[in-house]
Amino acid sequence: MSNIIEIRIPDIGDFDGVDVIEVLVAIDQQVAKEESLFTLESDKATMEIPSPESGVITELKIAVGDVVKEGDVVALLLVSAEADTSADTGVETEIASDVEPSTEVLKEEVETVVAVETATPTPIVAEVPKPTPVAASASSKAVTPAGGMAHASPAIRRFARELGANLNQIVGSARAGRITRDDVKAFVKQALTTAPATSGGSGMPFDLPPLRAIDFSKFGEIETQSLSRIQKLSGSFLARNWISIPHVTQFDEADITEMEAFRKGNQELARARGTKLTPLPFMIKACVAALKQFPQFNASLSIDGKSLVLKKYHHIGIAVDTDDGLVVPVLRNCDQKGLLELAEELAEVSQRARDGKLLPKDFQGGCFTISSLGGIGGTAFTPIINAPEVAILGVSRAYMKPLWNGMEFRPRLMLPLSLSYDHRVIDGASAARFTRYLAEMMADIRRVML
Ligand code: CAO
Repeated sequence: MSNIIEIRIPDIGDFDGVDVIEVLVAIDQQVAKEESLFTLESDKATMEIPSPESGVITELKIAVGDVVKEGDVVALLLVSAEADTSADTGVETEIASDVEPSTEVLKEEVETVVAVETATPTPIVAEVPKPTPVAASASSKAVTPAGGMAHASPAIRRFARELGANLNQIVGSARAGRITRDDVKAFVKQALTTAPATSGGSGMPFDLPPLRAIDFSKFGEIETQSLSRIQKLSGSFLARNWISIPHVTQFDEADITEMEAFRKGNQELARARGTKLTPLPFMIKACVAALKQFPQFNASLSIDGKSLVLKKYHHIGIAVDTDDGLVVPVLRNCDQKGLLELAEELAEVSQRARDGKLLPKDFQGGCFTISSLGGIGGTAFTPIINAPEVAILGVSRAYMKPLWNGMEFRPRLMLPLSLSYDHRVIDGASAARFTRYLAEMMADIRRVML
């Protein structure tokens, strides 16, 4: 005997309408009584709507982004006498806390599979338990709590607890810095990946003290601006890479006097093809030559940290500055392309990046990244490695410098190079050799063809 009941928004306090920020269940999913179904968020608090009974969700009436109020029907639930006793009915249930938090397990959502009766009895209204309030935010604006209580729903807190992850160390990617299930998974995956390298007592990255929330308005006037979606996403990846990879940066300079003469001499040719030849395609070719010469730079550390995966292809990521933040599209098979072709691709991909039109495949498969600030200025910087790559080249603005040639000082155009590398994979001597080789390639760009 089964019944379909309506799940309604219960009394949620003094709110006229609250945002649905998370749907925690799917149609045909078995849920237990009191299990959280939705997360709602007002400007003051986050709360979860629990299931009034155990059963199977047959219809979802709301989605993320909807606004709901007390009494709204949000889902239909098929309640059966048997649903309460899964062991008797052959319900297969895997529970997250029973499994080891291996990378494999984290790839899959914990699923509950139930054979659902097809009969559709008349809906009746169920009495829904009071919602569970979550962390109330200190301010009504979108501010990520920097310390104290991390911004996450009870389901996410439970999930993080089961996996042993400290929420205070996870950067939330959802609105107002809220931590999602995927944020927890990414954090735990990273911790598992870096565990071999960080073992030895430090307990990294789980035992860092959390930052404290500070009310800056106590000290003077402030304005709070939400980070863009790209900033939030790239911010958490940059923080992860910075904290989990032992970075060292090697500095050098390339004499690009001849290369620049050659570039300028071919600018007309580029213009005739409707493009512009900047120093970047030359750097890409020089990097490909150096990656071929030093294969451990064209590699990734295996997930267990015990071996190096060497790549036989040469896809180069290029950091592109957009209004919404930094993105790194990848130019493929740069070893097989000429300077003008690379210049055309670079112009096309950076335009798409600035128009927000990059596709997921544009970001995939990179071997090595170049971050060029040469068009802007600066003398050196320490770029953050774009994991799972093991090195990144930062390029600053070329400048004229008097160079001693054994007899006299000559004016030479020098290009500052800043190579950050993963010291687990690359030692300092190799990095110095790689950067020197790169500089030599650029000093006489014809050598890349040798
Ligand atoms: N030294 C001197 N001049 C340089 C130079 C260098 N190292 N690199 C480029 N230039 C010149 C170019 O020749 C061009 O000159 P003209 O205007 O006279 O033609 C000018 O600077 C502007 O170049 P550009 O930026 O349009 O083109 P690019 O090929 O050098 O770079 C791109 C393309 C997409 C990488 C760049 O526009 C960009 O977004 N850079 C920022 C990357 C970034 O933010 N990195 C930081 C990551 S860490 O937060």
